[in-house]
Amino acid sequence: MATATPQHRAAEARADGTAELGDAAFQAVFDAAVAADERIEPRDWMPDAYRATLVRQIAQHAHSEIIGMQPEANWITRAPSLRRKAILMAKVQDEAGHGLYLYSAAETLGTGRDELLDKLHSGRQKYSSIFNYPTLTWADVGAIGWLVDGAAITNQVPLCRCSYGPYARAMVRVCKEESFHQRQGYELLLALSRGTEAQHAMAQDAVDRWWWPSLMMFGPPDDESAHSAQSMEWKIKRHSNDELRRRFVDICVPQAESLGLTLPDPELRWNEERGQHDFGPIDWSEFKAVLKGNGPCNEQRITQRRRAHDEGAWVREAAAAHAAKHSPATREGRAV
Ligand code: FAQ
Repeated sequence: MATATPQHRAAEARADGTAELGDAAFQAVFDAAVAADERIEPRDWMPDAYRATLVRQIAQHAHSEIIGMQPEANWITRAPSLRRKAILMAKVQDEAGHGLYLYSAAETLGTGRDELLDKLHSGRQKYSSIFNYPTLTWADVGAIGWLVDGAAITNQVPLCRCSYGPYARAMVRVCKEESFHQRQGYELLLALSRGTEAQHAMAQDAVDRWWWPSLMMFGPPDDESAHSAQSMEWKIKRHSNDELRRRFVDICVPQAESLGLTLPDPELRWNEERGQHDFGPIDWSEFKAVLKGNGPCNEQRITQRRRAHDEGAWVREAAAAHAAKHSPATREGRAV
């Protein structure tokens, strides 16, 4: 049997009149739970702003997973072998699954999937900047796996310790799958890098194009990050955007060396004093332009997403009709 959290016990005490608890008391129980690293669960009291921040972040995350299917799916029909095709299909399918866990996590906060998809389709909610770049060659599939999934893991492993239970638990499985995705990207790039001169050049070109946008995935620099301070206080985020970005650079440098590829940053070097790599300036004007809708593929991605949603209407209707037909109420009616 699940143990009731302190939050839940407080809510029950108020409901059955054994305690006169106002919102200040609930806030105190919530604060104590966060301070003690306990999980906040769907039935627990939570501040409205905490709920709104979670819905914003989880929705953006879910949207990223399903929009993120597009750049790679672009290569399924052109994968160079059956093995590569099977791997890529499985990966793209995994991303759809991640979207589903995340929309379900948002549902536990009282926000339905229809509402969130509507916000995505009407441009009222964001998805990750990274998916507004084109996949021009087969090597881009490798670069996405290595760099984009690699950045996603760096950001998401700490989210397994997020204070909101359903989001944290969804992240555990997502991270395991992302880890497979990252390795398949690395392995693909390694094969190209060790291949012909043309294949090596293709791999290098892909890394040149995906490196900087991957660093932008971590969000704006800390001094411009609107939500970081509060999200870290609530233990939704465990590390700042810049901290995770630096960690990612440190992870990638030796991996690029093993791959025999160069990261496109002449200022990248080990800083003995800090025990981390220094790297060159990020072009934040590009990031801002992509967020405003002016990236190379924003228009294409959202148009394709809206079309897929419209074309899938019959599937949703059929699934709802099937569920209604097999619901206990319908079965009982039939029995009578
Ligand atoms: N793109 O105050 P902050 C993946 C927005 S999943 C677009 O720093 P926060 C798997 C931010 O929303 C990739 N917008 O925000 C995969 C906010 O706007 P708002 C997605 C961005 O929330 C692989 C504003 O800027 N992962 O790749 C971006 O504290 C391969 C101010 O920023 C997640 O979503 C951006 N890069 O920190 C799938 C992880 N960065 O809402 C397919 C969960 C910031 O005020 C294929 N999310 N913004 O209008 C997070 O960890 C955080 O939300 C951050 C941003 C770190 C992304």
